[in-house]
Amino acid sequence: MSRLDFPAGFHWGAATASYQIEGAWREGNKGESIWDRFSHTPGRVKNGDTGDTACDSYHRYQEDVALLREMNLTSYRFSISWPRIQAQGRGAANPEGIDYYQRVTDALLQEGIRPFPTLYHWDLPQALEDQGGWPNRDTAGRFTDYAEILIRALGDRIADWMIFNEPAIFTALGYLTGNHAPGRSNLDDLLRASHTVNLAQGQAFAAMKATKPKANIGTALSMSPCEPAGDQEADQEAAERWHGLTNLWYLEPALNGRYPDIFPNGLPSDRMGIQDGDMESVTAALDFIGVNLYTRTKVTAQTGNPLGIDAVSVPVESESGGPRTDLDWEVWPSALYDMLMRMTQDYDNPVLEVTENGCSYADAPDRDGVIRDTRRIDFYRGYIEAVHKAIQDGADVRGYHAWSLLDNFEWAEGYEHRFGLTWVDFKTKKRTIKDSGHWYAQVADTNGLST
Ligand code: IFM
Repeated sequence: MSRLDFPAGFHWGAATASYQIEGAWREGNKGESIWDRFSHTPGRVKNGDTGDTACDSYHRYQEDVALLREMNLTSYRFSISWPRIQAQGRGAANPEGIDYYQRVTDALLQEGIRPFPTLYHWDLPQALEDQGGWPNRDTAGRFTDYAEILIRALGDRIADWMIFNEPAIFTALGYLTGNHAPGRSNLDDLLRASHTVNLAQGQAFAAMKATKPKANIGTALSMSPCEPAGDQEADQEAAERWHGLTNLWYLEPALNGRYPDIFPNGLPSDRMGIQDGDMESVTAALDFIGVNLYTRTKVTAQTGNPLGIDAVSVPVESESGGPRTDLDWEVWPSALYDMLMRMTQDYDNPVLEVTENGCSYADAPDRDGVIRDTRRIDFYRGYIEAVHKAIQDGADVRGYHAWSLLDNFEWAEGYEHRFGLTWVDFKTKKRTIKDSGHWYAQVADTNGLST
């Protein structure tokens, strides 16, 4: 047996998001979000599930902090619900919303756990969607006001922040495929939304830094290394274009003031609504890059992509691939190593945080009440080993966050898919730490693992 030790001070954490865990959708003067509206629309979410009560963390956040403590974790990545802070997405801050997140933060600090919030994990105030949502450029200004409210109200006790969670996902699924809120399917909406989100990221970053220059601010991006499906040069080029589209679309504008060069016929700037001066406004010298990673992606050259980039992702052949989780995502730990190293090489050794990594397995309590989710332990072992290898090879990774602390509302999949280190009985809201949670507690306690 050998030991894999992590650097002193490495953060072991877990992640959640407001709509997925809080419930209390109409309490504390909270406004309606696009996910409230979407999940209340018949046919949108499996089994008609909603986040109305979810894990009830709005009332049970102290239990959740106790779980984090029991797992020896030192970082909690949660998100702030915009409509709890501004019911209509504009105007003065709602004191009850601020008070709730102050209480959550103080409970974490009391246990020596780093509060690590994301400003936006997909629950846009419905009132802003009614005015055009992310495709409306004005939403960038509203978001910047919201970011400023938060850093003024919580910046005395929170040092580390993420602006967005997975902008490539919420824009594509919300505005192009339509299977996430707000459920629109229009390529122009997606193009405009993506630019507004980049503007919002740049402007919010600037406003937050103007208020708290020492705040540590990054963003959490969905990432997956793009591998050519075949050995043709065209497939390699297609894989690079897909990488630009899916991994870099919200990073290149921030760090280098440009969109990835992936369009054979040039950037569709007019359709994106790019105006003079915008490419300065989108820049943000992010203090760290948050990497949310679950699997790898295979890409081949093919026309027919709606964006005209002549690339499509193809499923991994099951004979040559890894095992599958319940969501049919391939388990491929070296994907995490590859992406951490790619960021290290391409962005001059930036500070990295693994902001999400995890798996859906339905393993339920046995008769004795124990949840023997050994496949989840195997999953985490593989990916955590990959992080260790990346650190050994020079990547500056400061923390790792399991998705998720709790089983929770898995968006359009409802409650069918369970990602938690903790089992949640959705009827009683009772929490039970799974075997994987106990295993992870040991990793955190010893700052490493035996192989
Ligand atoms: O549950 C989601 C989370 O909200 C964003 N990243 C992926 C997770 C699993 O699908």
